[in-house]
Amino acid sequence: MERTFVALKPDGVQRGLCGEVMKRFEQKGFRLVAAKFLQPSEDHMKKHYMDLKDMPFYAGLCKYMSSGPVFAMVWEGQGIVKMGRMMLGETNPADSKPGSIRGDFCISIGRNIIHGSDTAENAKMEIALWFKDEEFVTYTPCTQAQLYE
Ligand code: IDP
Ligand code: MG
Repeated sequence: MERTFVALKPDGVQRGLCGEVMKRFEQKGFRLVAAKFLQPSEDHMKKHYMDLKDMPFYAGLCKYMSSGPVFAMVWEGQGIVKMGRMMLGETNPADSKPGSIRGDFCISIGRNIIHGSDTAENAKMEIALWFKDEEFVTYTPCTQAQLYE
């Protein structure tokens, strides 16, 4: 089973979209394994977006991400990293198809409401940055046999 890190950014939380995003991951059949609501520090966001440190928007992005509430989650399921990114849409909401989260709920690239890991390797790093081992809940979902062959 694969895991991915998904987080509603401050704009997504303020716009009341946590439930909508959770609904979409739940109804797809993915399983929530960890979640927390927090205001991350700028330092934490600088680590999270380290690969973008040379981009002109890096400082503003990290400042913005630490300016308000973030709803951080870890979801699990077969092929979830790739599918999660498809569910999110493109980085620029203007290129995101209707039906995707960014395609349905936002307009500008700097306010694209949600983060999702782009590779399985980055997902592992991001999950380790945001969650401790004891913050994961282990359980057998009753839908398992209906979702997987
Ligand atoms: P992703 O979130 O789709 O993985 P990345 O390229 O990793 O996209 O960029 C991280 C975040 O940085 C984006 O979600 C967006 O909030 C912000 N960002 C990316 N490109 C721009 C830009 O050109 N201007 C402003 N913000 C940007
Ligand atoms: Mg990215």
